[in-house]
Amino acid sequence: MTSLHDRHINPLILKDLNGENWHLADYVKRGGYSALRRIIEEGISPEQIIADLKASGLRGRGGAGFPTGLKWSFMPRQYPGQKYLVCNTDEGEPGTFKDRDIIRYNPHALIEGMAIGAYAMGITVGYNYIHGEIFAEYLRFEEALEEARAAGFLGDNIMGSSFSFQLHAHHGYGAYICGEETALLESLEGKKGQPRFKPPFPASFGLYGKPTTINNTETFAAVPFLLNIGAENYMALGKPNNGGTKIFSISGDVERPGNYEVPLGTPFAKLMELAGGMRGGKKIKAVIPGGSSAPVVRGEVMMDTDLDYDSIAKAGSMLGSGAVIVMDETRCMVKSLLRLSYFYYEESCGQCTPCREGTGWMYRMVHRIENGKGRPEDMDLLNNIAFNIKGRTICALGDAAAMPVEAMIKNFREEFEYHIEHKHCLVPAYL
Ligand code: L3W
Ligand code: SF4
Repeated sequence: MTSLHDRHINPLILKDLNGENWHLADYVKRGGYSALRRIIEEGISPEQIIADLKASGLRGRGGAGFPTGLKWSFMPRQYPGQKYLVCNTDEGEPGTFKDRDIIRYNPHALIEGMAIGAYAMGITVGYNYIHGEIFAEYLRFEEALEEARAAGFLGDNIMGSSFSFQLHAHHGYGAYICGEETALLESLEGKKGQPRFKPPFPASFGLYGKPTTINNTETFAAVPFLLNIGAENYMALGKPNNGGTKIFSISGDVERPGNYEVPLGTPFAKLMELAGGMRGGKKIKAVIPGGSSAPVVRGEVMMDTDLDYDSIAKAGSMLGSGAVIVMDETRCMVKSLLRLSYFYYEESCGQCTPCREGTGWMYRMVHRIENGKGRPEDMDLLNNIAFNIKGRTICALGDAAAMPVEAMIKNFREEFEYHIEHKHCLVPAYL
């Protein structure tokens, strides 16, 4: 059996998992479904659950870091029609691979978290939208749903109470844009996955136009653990405004890429140590700390930074979804940006002109610089296009495409200038 639990510090969601003990019986042995049971048997009020979430400092783990308790409090308690709960497992950004591990190794944590959410917000129907490229995990989740229904943790009159919650899995098609919450809702409704204007937010106009709460997989999965250890203890694991643990998906030039659950505020240098350090003992050059839309940070700056929302923001980037991409001294920043620019160009849904046209322009300009056809004025032009995309689009994909361009030029300008002047790469490995 693979041991997966030696890579974490104070883990909650990924604790004691070995790759095979994902079944309901294993989860119950680890204390699973006890938070839901306590809530139902003791009749803990929805208001108390939401107050606990607020006190715990849990923030959305999908990228934006929005306070979860606050989001749950937006759901109108008295509403005459259907309300929905939706989980976003449409993990598709380069560098991200944590949510697939949650539904692969601990699917019942997500199911219990969603059931608690449904209880706290008075919702009877939920969906988990799963990224199209992870089919085995989708099947695993379906199996886990069957187990939970058979054991009475989902369905009508859960544990003999008056609380009922029907939860379904939905397998997407693999478009990155469907991870944007409103595009996800459109797709779930059977339409083309294109973002809607916000506001109105899903909290008031969501699935089928009804009040809907959407959270990321890791956010829901954290809820039962948080309630079991208590909101104050959860908060104390991390630091103020950055409560709890976070799963970091570390990839790139490290010895042991993978998912590591550590308290927020853990030094990045410690995460590097858990990941076995730089592969082949090479020097760290750059880090993208929060998924490909987060601005790149120079390696030496990142080595002095803690892994929490505020510290990473001070270092000029975002914690985002916690997908940490590490690049060593042999990596060409122009080539890296070329790959990222192509991703956003390819994944733009095409609804708004700045994003549809701008992502293509940025990709083609980086392509010509990489291929020795760049012009000195291209640097300013690239920055200008990025600037004119940001804040002028319907959804965050426009900003996500622009920010890596600006950050690469800001932090590694000399590499771009060298490419333009010498028509080849500054990095010896690429000569
Ligand atoms: C009601 C209000 N609800 C905000 C809700 C809103 C949403 C949440 C956060 O972008 C980021 C993006 C990517 N009344 C509300 C309200 N809400 N104000 O709060 O909203 P927002 O707009 O700040 O963010 P977003 O549109 O959800 C998400 C970044 O995440 N990202 C992407 C990661 C990609 C993955 C993946 O592939 N798995 O995670 C990484 O950094 O750039 O900035 O629910 O409705 N007044
Ligand atoms: Fe579509 Fe891009 Fe506009 Fe988002 S910003 S709605 S992905 S065109």
